Formats: sequence, C-alpha cells, structure tokens
Amino acid sequence: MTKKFDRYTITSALPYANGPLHIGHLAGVYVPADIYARYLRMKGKDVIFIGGSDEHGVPITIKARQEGVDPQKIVDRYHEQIKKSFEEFGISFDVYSRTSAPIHHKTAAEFFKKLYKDGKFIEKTNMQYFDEETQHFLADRYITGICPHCGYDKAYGDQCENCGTSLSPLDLKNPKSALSGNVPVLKETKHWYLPLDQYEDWLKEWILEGHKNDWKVNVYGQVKSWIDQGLQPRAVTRDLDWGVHVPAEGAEGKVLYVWFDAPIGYISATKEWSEKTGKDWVPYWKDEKSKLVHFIGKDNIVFHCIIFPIMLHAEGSYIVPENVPANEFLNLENDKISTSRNWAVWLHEYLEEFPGKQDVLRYVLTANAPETKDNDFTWKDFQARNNNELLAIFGNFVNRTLVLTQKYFDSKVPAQGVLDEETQKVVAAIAAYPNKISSSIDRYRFREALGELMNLARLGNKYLTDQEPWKLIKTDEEKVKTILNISLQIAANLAILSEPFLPFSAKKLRGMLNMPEHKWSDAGTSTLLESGHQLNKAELLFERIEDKTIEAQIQKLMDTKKENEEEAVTAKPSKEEITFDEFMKVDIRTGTILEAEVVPKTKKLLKLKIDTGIDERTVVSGIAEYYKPEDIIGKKVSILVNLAPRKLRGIESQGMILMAEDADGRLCFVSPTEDVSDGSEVK
Ligand code: B3M
Ligand code: ZN
Repeated sequence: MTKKFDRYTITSALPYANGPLHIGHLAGVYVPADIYARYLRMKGKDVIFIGGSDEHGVPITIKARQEGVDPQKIVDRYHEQIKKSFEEFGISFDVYSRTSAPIHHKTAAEFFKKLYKDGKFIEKTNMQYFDEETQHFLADRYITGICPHCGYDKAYGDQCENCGTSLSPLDLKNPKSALSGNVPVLKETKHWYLPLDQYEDWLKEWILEGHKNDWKVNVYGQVKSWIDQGLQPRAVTRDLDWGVHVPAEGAEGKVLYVWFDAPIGYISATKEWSEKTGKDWVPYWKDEKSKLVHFIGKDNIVFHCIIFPIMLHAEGSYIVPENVPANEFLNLENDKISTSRNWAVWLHEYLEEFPGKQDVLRYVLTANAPETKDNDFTWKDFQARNNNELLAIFGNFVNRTLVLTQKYFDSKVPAQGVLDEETQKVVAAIAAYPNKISSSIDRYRFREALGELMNLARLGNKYLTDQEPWKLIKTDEEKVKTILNISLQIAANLAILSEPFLPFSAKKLRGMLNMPEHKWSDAGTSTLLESGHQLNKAELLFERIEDKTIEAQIQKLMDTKKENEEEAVTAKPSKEEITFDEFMKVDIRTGTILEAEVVPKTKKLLKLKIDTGIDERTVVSGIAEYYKPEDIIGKKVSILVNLAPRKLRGIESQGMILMAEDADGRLCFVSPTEDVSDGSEVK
C-alpha cells in the first residue's frame, strides 16, 4: 500500500565547491532529481527541491594550499560557477545555498550541541596520524593509503572511492600524508564520536525490514553489507581550521567533520528558503507526512543511508529519508571521469560548444543513466540519440504536424471529425501515457519513463506516416482535418509530459502550440487543443549534429589523453619565485654516507650517518624503497645542513639529503660529479 504524503522534501548531493561540474554530476544526481521535482510540481504537490555547495572538507583546503590562497577564495569561485551551470541546465532548485553561509554554521553547530547536550556522543582521546612537516593532523583526504578491503592504493582516510567502504585513517595500510608525502606519525588528540553501532537494531528495523521492497537493489545491498559487517563509532570532529567550529569544551582548533556538517546543509538551506519565502521550514523536516528523498551518487550511500539518518534519529525531532535512489557512476568513452586527469565533459564547456542544446544532454544522460550499474557516455551515442531519436522521431513528428497544419489550415487547429478504428486505437493509447510515465517516475526509473515518453512520440510519428494526409488532402480534406487534429493533440500531450525531462523543448513546443503550462492530469486527453485554436509558427525543436562536430569532441578527448601521457613525463611547474638573499639562507654541503640502516617498522625510512665535512650527523631519509643500506655506504651526497632538526619515528634528523624525484616518483641522489672534499659548499 503506497503511503500518502502532504509534501515532498527533495535533496540533491551538495557538490564540493572545488571544481566545475561535469556530465557525471548531471547523470548521477541532478537530472534525475530535477525530473522528479518537476513531475511532482506538475502533479500539484507541495515540493521543496534543495541544492547547495559543499564548501568545507579537505578537497577544498588541499586545492587552496595548491593555489596558495584562502579556502574561501576557492569556494567563492566555484560556488558561483556551479550555481550558474545548474541554472543553465534547468535544474529547478527552490533554493541553492552553501555551507560556508552563516545560517549553516549556526544550524550545524546547534545540531551538534543538541546531540552533545543529550549525551549522544562518545568523547575519546586517541592517537591520530600527524604530519610533522606541516604540523597537521591527517584525516579524510589529507591522508591516503591502501584500502584494507579492496587493496586500492589511493584510498582516503574517510572512504575508499574504489569500493565505497567508509574508513578511518588507522584502517589504511602504508598511510601517506597527502600534504607532504611523508609517512605520518601518531599523536594524541580528542574527538567526539557518533556511536553508529548503538543504532544497528534501529537501522535493521527501519531499512532492512522497512525498505527491503522499495529501495533500489544497489542501495539496499550496500547498506545491508555495512550493517552486516557491524558499524563502528565514527568521529564527527576534525583537527582542522576550515569548517564549522565545534561548540564544545576543549574543542579549540577543531571543526565538524565535513560529512557531519554537509548533510545538515540540506536543513540550513531549507531555513534559508523559509527566510526568503516566509514559509515554515519545520514541516518539511519534522512532519511524518513529509516525504524526504535524497538524490546522490553511490559513493555517498553510507552517509545518506546510515550516518545522516542516525544523526536525525538521535536528535529526535526529524524525519528520516523515505528513499535514497542513488545512481551508479557514469564513465566517459570507457574510462572513469576524472577531474585531475581532465577526463570529463565539463558543463560550462558543453554550453559553449553546444549552445541551446541543454535538453539534448539531459535526454542522453537520462536515456543512458547509470541507474542500476555504471554506464558509459560516448560522443557517438550522443550524436545517434540526438539524430535518430530526438530529431528523427520527436522533432520530425512535431514539425510535420505543424507544417502541414500551417500549409492546409493556416495554422489553425482543424476540426476533429468522426474517428475511424485506427484513430480510436491511437486515442486510447494516448490516454495511457500519463500513468505509464508516472508509474516509472514514482519508482525512480527515469530512463524507463523517458522511454515511454518517446513511445508517445513514436505513436504520433507512425500515425502521421501511416495516414499519409499529404496524399489524402486531394480527395478527403475532412479526414485530413481529423488526422492533423489528433496529431496536434499528441503534440500537446508531448508538450506536457516532456516538461520534467526536456524543460526547454517543452517550453518551445508550448510556444509553437500557443498553449499554457498544464497540470500532469491534463495530459492523456485528445481534446487539449480546441478546433480553431491559433497555432504559432513552426520552428525546429532539434537540429542534426554533424559528424565533424562529434569528431572534434572526440579529438579533444584524445588530445587530453595525450597530454596526460606526456604530463606523466614532464616536470611540475616551478614553485613561486624567491630572491637571491632568500636562497643564500640555504646551506647545502657535499658529504659522504658513513653508515646506513632501515628505521624499524617502516618501509621507507633509512637512518644515515653523514660526514658533512663540518661534523658527523644523523639524517633520516625516505629512500628505503629505492636503496638498500649496504649499497650506499661511502656514497657522495649533497646535504642541506641548516634545516631545523625534527623527530621522525623518534629519531632526531639533523638535515636533509637532496634527492631528485622524477615524474613517476622514483628518487635518485643529487651528488657531485667530481671528487670534492666533504663540506664543500653547493651554491
Ligand atoms: N560533497 C559530494 C561528493 O562526495 C559531497 C556530497 C555532500 S551531500 C551532503 O562528491
Ligand atoms: Zn576499497
């Protein structure tokens, strides 16, 4: 029995504001969410569709470090770009907010404080990875290593993007600081933990029992495997300075973990909307008669099906999601979309190269959506679907109907005469489409729903072709009137039913038919346009995409692939400029390695004894993966002798051996090429 709801709270994953949007974002999250929101509005439902930029978290601070700017500068840049891309693609948010907004900091801090006051957290002091060079604790994407579940060697401290497993930094094998590349040390720190394990029974009852029939198999399966593995308490605070400050005793220098604060961003965005509209935000998040649906990609399932629902449930006054129809990933030309490798179709670039063709991309990404498995976007398929489906079926049908009506009846809707058997069948078929499409959308099967919409266009195209009004016009004008009247009714139904999927084309078609916006329930009839109704001029809904256009896009990707291959062997760009005086502060000498041994329990570190010509000193160097101790005794090296000493794995290292690192990370000594005495100055 399907539940009845008074209102719908639709959220879509908040994209990190550290880069532009690409087709994977649209396919995975935002086009399906927009289809759902538009459809529900047309059904007359009370809907709030929530979006916003996720502006905290380590991906942003890492980018800020790379650019040598404040994180706020990064998020300001990309928040605007992302918001503009969503607007241009017709993603019809009721509110698009951002987590650096004061209202979010206030809402997230209050949420934490409620749980803190209600004693829902566990306070724990434990050892965490710390980068001695940068003086940072290493959490989330500040630390990488080998995933203990799948062996992926670039897993992050909070999640493995390869297998989706949520991790803690201490789970990683061979952990490495993403800031300095060093092997981190362990240092004591206090954090607050959400005891996920205490909610296992509740989750089993709510999801594994309550949603075993209506949640997508890929989502249900992932959630079940996490619960079956047993949940662990999870830290919800971090030793970072960019984020929502933790409102608790002894929390100086700590912020909320980004995945604790970001989902609360949905709530703060609703409050922002409430301030703007004067509507009450509370029922959308606290009334059991509200349907909360999270649209996300599969890498966000654990956060939206386990962690955030536990937060909402533990807080005590919120509803929990009715469904989380997560999509799988979209690949591009058989390769994973990758921001770092620039292997993507960026939305802002698409709009420059295909102006006015937002609906073509919406169509292709829905027709090819990775709803139950990863799927692939290819430019050839993009061209084929545009030319053979949108243009040849939908566009061709509409254009012939309008042109013939223009030609024979001066663009006025002709009278609908007696319906022959064939036409009665068509009228009956039209009536079934609104429910066919609804039934798919209601189950988050958007590519199936789009297929049904295209079947309606096929029905019209076939009817017109079979009836051949251009031949009949000479002998039976009355029959032609009926044929074109019915064809126009089909076109009017398409204008209504295509709106959630192809909002730009639906608007253009409504314009040509000179018809207002309609409710979903108006569709399915064959009397939408009255006889005599004045139509407007026929225009092309879709245009052919030529081979050369597609070849240019494929070439662009091939060039990117070549650049990636070349980049792998070219040097990194130079660091920022320094003055001669600044360089003169550096004191580099030639020296000789007298002794060498592996630092116990490490794979990368060697403890060296160096004759610097000034003295003999100990230096710890991360070269164990490339050199055996016995092979480098007596080796001439260059050593930075006036570097402040620092402790590495309990050993005081008094300087740094200069090593050259090539493009694929191999290290080699920078040694004098002639026999010079130890202590010779390198200038
Ligand atoms: N910022 C997007 C991602 O994981 C992440 C979603 C937050 S939704 C609250 O790519
Ligand atoms: Zn993994």
